[in-house]
Amino acid sequence: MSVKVFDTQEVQDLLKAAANLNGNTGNARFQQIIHRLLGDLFKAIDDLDITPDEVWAGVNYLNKLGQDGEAALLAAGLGLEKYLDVRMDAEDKATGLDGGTPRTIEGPLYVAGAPVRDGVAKIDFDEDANAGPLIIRGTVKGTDGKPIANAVVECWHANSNGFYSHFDPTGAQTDFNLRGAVKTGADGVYEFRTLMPVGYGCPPHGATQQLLDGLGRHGNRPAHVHFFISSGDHRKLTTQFNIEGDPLIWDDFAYATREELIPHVVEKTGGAALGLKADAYKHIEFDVVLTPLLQGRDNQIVQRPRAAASATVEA
Ligand code: MBD
Ligand code: FE
Repeated sequence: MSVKVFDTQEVQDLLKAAANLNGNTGNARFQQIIHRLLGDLFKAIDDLDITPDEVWAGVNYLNKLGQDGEAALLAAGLGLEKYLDVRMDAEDKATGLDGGTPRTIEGPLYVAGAPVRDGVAKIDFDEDANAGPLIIRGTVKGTDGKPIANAVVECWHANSNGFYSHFDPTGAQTDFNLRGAVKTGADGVYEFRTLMPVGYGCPPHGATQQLLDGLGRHGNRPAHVHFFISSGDHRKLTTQFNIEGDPLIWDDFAYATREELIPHVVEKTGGAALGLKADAYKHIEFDVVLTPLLQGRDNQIVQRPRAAASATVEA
């Protein structure tokens, strides 16, 4: 039986009361958003005849999601984080800003506080028998093609198990393993000496994978490396590249892949002389183009809760 009650005065009054819409206290913006979101939920319950059992399954799911600490992971998996990028891309287009390296999602696994090195950083602090050496190198430039000095390039990625330090369920990694920050010199060049990552998979018993299972979706990402690139005179860029050849490149559960963010992986030798763990190593050249501030402002800074640690490793 399908009844329709959403448009009744009783329900519309209930919505307004619940959000304290037009109330004398509370935050007006917050009231507006809650009123809209709650209204959309009520309407969906009416339209799809969502049963009480289904509603309580959903409410209880939120408890599990919070217990597992996976709300931000689910946001990536449901395409919500990608959607924010789509909106920022459209905003850039509308303001005539183009020519920069494309953004892609930050994801939930950044840790602030990596020590900043000049020009080059070796960031594989922990042994990883199954990972071969990787050098990531590039030039940070402006849209005018000129190198940017004093840019800070931060990078973070997974180990050969697909786990990130600080979030590794095995507890195997030290604080800033496979996380680093490099400040460019006059040539704009940065370099990370690290190990080849493997793709991430959602915790198999977590709330995110549980939801994905219900949708018949996997919770895996191709191997990738995250970046923040900041410079005082340019907008901060949040991006990633994927490791060329990974079979999941166009099947990423978090929808972060972009054509321009799949640099070639080049096989090289001479790693021994560079202090790498093997003579044969992989090299990825990844130049980054930053876009200018907009009327002196960076409109793509995103505030969100982030993990932090303090560096205990000094070179
Ligand atoms: C990741 O490594 C990641 O980058 C995202 C977006 C989600 C989960 C794990
Ligand atoms: Fe990641």
